[in-house]
Amino acid sequence: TMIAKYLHSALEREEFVLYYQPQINAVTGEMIGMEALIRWNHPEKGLIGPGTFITAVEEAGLMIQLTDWVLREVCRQLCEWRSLGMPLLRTSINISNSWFYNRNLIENLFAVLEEYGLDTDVLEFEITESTALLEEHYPLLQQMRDHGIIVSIDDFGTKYSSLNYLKHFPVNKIKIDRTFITGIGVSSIDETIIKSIVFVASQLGYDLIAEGVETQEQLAFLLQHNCPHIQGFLFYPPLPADEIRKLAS
Ligand code: G
Ligand code: G
Ligand code: MN
Ligand code: NA
Repeated sequence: TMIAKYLHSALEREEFVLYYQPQINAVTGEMIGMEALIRWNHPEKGLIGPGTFITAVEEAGLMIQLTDWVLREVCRQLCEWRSLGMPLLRTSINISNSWFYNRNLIENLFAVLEEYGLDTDVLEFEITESTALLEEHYPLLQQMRDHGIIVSIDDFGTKYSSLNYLKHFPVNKIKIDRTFITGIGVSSIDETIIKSIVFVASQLGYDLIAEGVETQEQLAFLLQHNCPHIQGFLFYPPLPADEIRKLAS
């Protein structure tokens, strides 16, 4: 199709760019990590968000290629930041389950890390519940975990199988979905769900972060209920790489 052809040439011309959204420990004020979020810098239309092209990437069969590009670009960027004297901050990459069909995934992953002189603990992979993980992916996730890569569940609580995921997949971090955060101060159901997620995460020894935090009231609730790790517009939106550098220096 047309769109597939455009996406393919966009990859070849390196028209994609990554933005980075800081993740903050709201108790100490420290930046603890970032999420890499892709945009398409279209030659005529300008910056296009992933909502309008990620599905097309998937349908065009280009998701492996795109994710490989994101992985390499994140490693390149981290290496560049380090050379500028910035501390290395763990950076998360959104992955879709089609990436797991990349037969050289683990080899490629370690080759790229080695090329840029990075340890495995600088990376995190975010799995969305809607990516419908299959049991056959379990060994790959386990291998990543065994090597110190963080594997998180994105949009936690929004699909059918949240708790089942925790039971069956080797993940070690939960990202509380924005839809619950917007209910703080509005819906006691959302507040109860957040408290339950905090409890489950702490009992299972998982890392936890709240996404989409926009207000002081939301922040106060999260701090009061032991969820100090925050990602959201209250602190920072996704930022271009040079603004991250200014923040960190
Ligand atoms: O940045 P924005 O809020 O527009 O992102 C919308 C969605 O696009 C996010 O929920 C995220 O899951 C997805 N997304 C962003 N960057 C990537 C990426 O590099 N790979 C994949 N597969 N999805 C991404
Ligand atoms: O699905 P995923 O969690 O990967 O989506 C991340 C997206 O959420 C990013 O594209 C980012 O633009 C968006 N986002 C991040 N923080 C906030 C926030 O505080 N409010 C809203 N509405 N969106 C946010
Ligand atoms: Mn995400
Ligand atoms: Na999310």
